[in-house]
This record gives sequence, structure tokens and C-alpha cells, in this order.
Amino acid sequence: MSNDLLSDLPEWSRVDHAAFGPVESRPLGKIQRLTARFLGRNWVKIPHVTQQDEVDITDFEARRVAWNEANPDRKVTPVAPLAKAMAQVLQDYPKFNCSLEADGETIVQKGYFHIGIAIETPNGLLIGVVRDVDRKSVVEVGSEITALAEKARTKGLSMMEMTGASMTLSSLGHIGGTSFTPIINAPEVAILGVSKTQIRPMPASDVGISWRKMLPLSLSYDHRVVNGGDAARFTKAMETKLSALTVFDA
Ligand code: CAO
Repeated sequence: MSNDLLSDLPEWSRVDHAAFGPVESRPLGKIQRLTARFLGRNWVKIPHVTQQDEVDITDFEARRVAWNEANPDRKVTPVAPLAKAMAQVLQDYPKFNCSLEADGETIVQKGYFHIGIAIETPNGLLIGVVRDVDRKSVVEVGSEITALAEKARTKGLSMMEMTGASMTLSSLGHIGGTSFTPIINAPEVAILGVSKTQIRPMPASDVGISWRKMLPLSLSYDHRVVNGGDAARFTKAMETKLSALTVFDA
């Protein structure tokens, strides 16, 4: 037996599924084939750890809802503010804004703050990149995400529109769930997963309980570059930045 676990795995089981009932075989689509290869590579090559946390967004949500009521034609979902907060947290925690070179020994520190957004399309998953999120308003970031998602779902995205992110945001908050394990979009070193906002009773600052809006965050990181303490600080910093995002168009 060799020490190389991956080259020593048993062959993929060949099962005659038709022996158990009716079946139909079909090939994976082009996008699914491509993403399957990259996701598979990233999953086995990167030592992933996922930090699960819940951040209190009660005050932020009150401001977002008020903004949407006052600006019905420029509504924002939580996704654009989250991308904006991520760009701000990356400025404070540059370890997350890195790539590890293929030699596994050189770190490239990025001086830009581009956020990748995972977009679900009928043909599979694509990442659209919003550039220089640190220099754009939440509303600008939101309209770029909407345009990228629309293009990804209709015409598809160019390689330039899909690459070069600092870090990726994968939001399932519009559907549900309480946590998941997002796979890092290498050569990035972390990805932030977001699940559906939950309303929970939390201890009040004085006495009793207070009903709070809690946002579940699942931060997967490459443990060769990022440590658990960094990850725990990153999600806490997301709470601080979201709380400070007062004006959506500034
Ligand atoms: N909690 C509760 N509600 C949320 C939420 C959250 N965390 N995030 C978004 N929502 C709400 C929005 O506010 C919006 O509500 P209204 O309809 O009442 O305004 C609703 O969900 C629909 O949002 P949306 O999908 O139209 O837009 P979005 O900005 O939330 O997301 C996009 C845009 C492109 C990120 C999303 O459409 C998408 O494709 N996500 C899929 C990502 C994915 O598949 N990741 C998994 C990768 S691993 O397989």
C-alpha cells in the first residue's frame, strides 16, 4: 500500500442500477462538467475547514427595509451589502485576500477587493465577479450583481467576468437552510456561505429576551493559509461592518 491516499483509492463502483428498477442515463451539461472538475479538484486538494457563525443583523435589516420602502425602484437584498461588508473586512484581514501559488510555498497578497458571487443558472453554477467593491456604493454593487446574474442565466459570462476575485460569496439565503459547507473557489483561500435569516430569542442586554434577526454565515477557509482564530474574527467583523453600513448609496 502506498502512502499516497488519493492514488490508492478503490475504483469507482460500477453498479447496474437497472437491475433495481427503471433508470435513464444522460450526460452532464457543459457547465456542470467543467464545474464538477474544478469543484472536485478544490475539495480534495485544499484542506477545508468551515467556521459556522450567526451574526446579529437586526438593526441592519431595519435600515435595509426602510431603504427599500423609501426607494422601491432601487431595492437591495442582503447580498450586495454582504459583498460590501466582505470587501471592508478583507481590508482589515488581508490574509483572506491572498492566493497560494501552485508550488504551495508562495503567497500572493492582492491589493484589490473584487468579490465573486455564486450564481445559480439553469445550466449550473457560475461565479460572476464584481470589481472594486470597496469603491462602489451598495446600490451600485447590487445593480452589478443583478446584471451579472441576468447575463449568466441568459448569455453566459466571459472568462474575464468570472475570474480574478479576492473571495467569493455564495448565498442560499433566498431559499433556506441554516448552514452549509461551501467549496473554496481556488486559487482564492476562502468563501463565505450565507443561509436564510432566522428570527431567534436572544438574551437582552439588560434582562429577559429580545427577538433578533440572526444571519447564518458559513466561512470555508484554506487551513494552509488561514487559521481558526482568523476565521472566527472574520465572521464577527462581518457583523460589525454590516451594523455600520448606514447609508446604502454612499
Ligand atoms: N435571508 C432571508 N432572505 C434573503 C436572504 C437571507 N440571507 N438573502 C436574500 N433574501 C431574499 C431577498 O431579500 C429577496 O427577497 P424579496 O423577494 O422579498 O425582495 C429574495 O430572497 C430573493 O432574492 P434573489 O435571489 O432574487 O436575489 P439575491 O440578491 O438574494 O441573490 C443571487 C442573488 C445571484 C446570489 C442568487 O439569485 C443566486 O443565484 N444564489 C445561488 C447561489 C448558490 O447556488 N450557491 C450555492 C453554491 S454551492 O452549490
